[in-house]
Amino acid sequence: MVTRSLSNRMPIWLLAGLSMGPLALPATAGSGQPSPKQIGFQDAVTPIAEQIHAFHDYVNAIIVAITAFVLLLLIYVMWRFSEKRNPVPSKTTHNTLIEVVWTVVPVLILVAIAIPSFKLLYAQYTFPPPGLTIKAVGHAWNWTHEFPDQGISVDSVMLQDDEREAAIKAGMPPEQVPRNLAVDNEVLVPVGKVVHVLVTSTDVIHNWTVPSFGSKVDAVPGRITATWFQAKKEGIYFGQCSELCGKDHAFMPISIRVVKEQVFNDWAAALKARDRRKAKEIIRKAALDLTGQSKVADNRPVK
Ligand SMILES: [Cu+2]
Repeated sequence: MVTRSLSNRMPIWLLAGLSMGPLALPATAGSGQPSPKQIGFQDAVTPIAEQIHAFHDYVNAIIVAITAFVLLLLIYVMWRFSEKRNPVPSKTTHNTLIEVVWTVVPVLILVAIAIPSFKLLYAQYTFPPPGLTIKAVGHAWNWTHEFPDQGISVDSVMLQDDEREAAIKAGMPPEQVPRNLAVDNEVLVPVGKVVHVLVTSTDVIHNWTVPSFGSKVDAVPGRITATWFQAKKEGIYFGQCSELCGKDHAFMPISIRVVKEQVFNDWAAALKARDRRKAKEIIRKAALDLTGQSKVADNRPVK
């Protein structure tokens, strides 16, 4: 299990921690999937996801500081200007200095939030040259991932409980086939490669989301939207349709396995040759390799 370290942001978090109490405890985040009692994000494995987390922590610290300041001010005012201490209230209606301060300071705070926010937005929409392009097509209620350059296409349908048990019996590590997230055909991508994901839909609006990649984009019928990611760590990363699309909205997960380039090439070649059995075997071997690298894999038992 990977615990997101907050110690490198200590000065801000010290302040946040003092005011927020238990809420500011370091989150025990899941790697590629949610974990029990998790309160933070899932682990970031792409530069964009890392920036999103940093921006979230930064804005959170500002929110905590403002809330603490207002709270302290209120407590002070209640004490200092109570009827007992201040029997004759002042009739002041204007104070130029304080009015300038309470206008300028919020503007500065908003600017301090806007600058990193625009930087992040710019990074999300500046696509580096692709190493791989995937077309993700949402359907009610599953996803198809087409690899135009490799000439292959993968339909992924969520595993039912009995299928999940069968997958575990066939050798898949249980933590890599989480309930309501695991699919029958995983999508493989090479580690470290920039992957462009072109997203569309055949029926209603879905949304292609993988939290660990910091990717979230609507799948709109008749249109192509796009996102990109560059996974820096091998592993299996799950996402879900994140647009309320209908009755099985909750049951159309996305499962992306990040593997070495050679493994990806072998898998794509097997699919191209229509050798589904070999492709499955490559995935099973990648899954076991991942479990072997306990630093990379998330070995939580999944119930
Ligand atoms: Cu959907």
